Amino acid sequence: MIRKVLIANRGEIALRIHRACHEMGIKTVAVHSTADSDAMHVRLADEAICIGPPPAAESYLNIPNIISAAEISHADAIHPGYGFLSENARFAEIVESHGIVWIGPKPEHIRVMGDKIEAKRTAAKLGLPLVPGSDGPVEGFAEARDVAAAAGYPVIVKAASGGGGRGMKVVRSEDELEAQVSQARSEAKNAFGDDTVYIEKYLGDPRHIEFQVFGDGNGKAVHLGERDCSLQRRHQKVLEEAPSPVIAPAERDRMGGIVARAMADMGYRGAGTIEFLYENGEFYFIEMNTRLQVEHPVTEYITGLDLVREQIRVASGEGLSCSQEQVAFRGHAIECRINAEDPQTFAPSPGLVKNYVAPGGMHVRVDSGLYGGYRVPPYYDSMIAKLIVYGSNRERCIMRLRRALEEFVVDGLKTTIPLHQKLIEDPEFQRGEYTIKWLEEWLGRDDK
Ligand code: MV4
Repeated sequence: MIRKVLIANRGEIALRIHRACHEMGIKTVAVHSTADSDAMHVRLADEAICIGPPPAAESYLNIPNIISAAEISHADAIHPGYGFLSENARFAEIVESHGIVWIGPKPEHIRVMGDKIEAKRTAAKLGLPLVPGSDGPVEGFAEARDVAAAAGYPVIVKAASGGGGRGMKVVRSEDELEAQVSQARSEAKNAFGDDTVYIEKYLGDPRHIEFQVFGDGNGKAVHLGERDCSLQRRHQKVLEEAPSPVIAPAERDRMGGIVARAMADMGYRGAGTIEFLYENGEFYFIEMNTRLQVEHPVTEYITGLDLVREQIRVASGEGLSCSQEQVAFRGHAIECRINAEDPQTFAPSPGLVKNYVAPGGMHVRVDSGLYGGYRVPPYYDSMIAKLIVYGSNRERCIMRLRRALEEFVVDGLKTTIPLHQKLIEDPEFQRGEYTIKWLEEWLGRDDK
């Protein structure tokens, strides 16, 4: 039985995990850097332990200090949140080897999915559709040329240890290929210490659609539908929604069935996200994330499930709270990521929050550790709040989102609230007509 959970994270997700724990009667331990002593979740947690100075490498990534904090506080389990150590297979093993419950996937599955080539091999074996390309690493130039010719130009060169868009190169024709492969290799070596690369056919204008999955670790798994995360700037998601405006119920059931079967077959445990590119009515697997994601609340709204609660249930061996037949999708949800940034230049804007008023009312949720008088530290990610809104359909959801954004007051800092207010008035956004390239093009418009 899990009686006390150590939360190995910070910010809104640490608060989100704390709330789920307290609703389940579970005590919490916050671990924090010296920069986060005044954080909301640190105040609310049953215990708080300082694990180091502001740089994440010395605090939120400091494995010995986190394990020591768990031992000192007699925590039964560790929840890693997202980012930081959440997809570190070695950390998951260390946690388990100390007799502490890891609230996350099996370490072997974290490791496999962390290697993008192994992830694709695994996905192919499990029957997921892939982007055409190399079956594994591309070794020499002759091989690269053959693979690219077979896939057809343009192609994209990706780092096996990459993800999140780092170290990718688009190649338009064979005469650029050798230079771009070497470039991708050296960037990958620099960023990840691994120069393994692979090649895929480049999809010109897809949407980014991801399926939420959950496994019990014993051969049962469900899918919780998809999220459309196409609205991104420099590989940072800006606004996410569920369901996708372009996926019909029959398509959701078909693709969801395939991903749930795949997770059941691999014996996957806990929360996962299967990322696809979607173009001309076809899904192409690109990556799998073995963690809870930032945008999980939109799925919570349309399914009525608490995903952190499900994670804790699965980790404690209780299994999933529902079968696939019991999962129903209802209405529409949108999440706006609110960053402490200049809404025009995106320059970070940390500092003291003066007046703070979060929106409320029916079907409006704000996940944030902000309060008036709080100082946003400059050392971490600039996301300071998530506004998640639900409506019976997409149009009503947007109307409610407009109202909620109007109410939101964060004085003292620049935030991306005005950007969201503009974005949701765009007719193309309102029609759901956007792809992964759309937002950056829209940001460049003079008449937006
Ligand atoms: C691609 C692609 C086009 N074709 N793969 C970017 C992040 C990484 N997870 C995969 N990415 C892409 N892979 C093929 N074969 C275009 C992207 C991509 C992208 C994907 C999702 C959301 C936003 C994106 C922005 C630029 C490029």
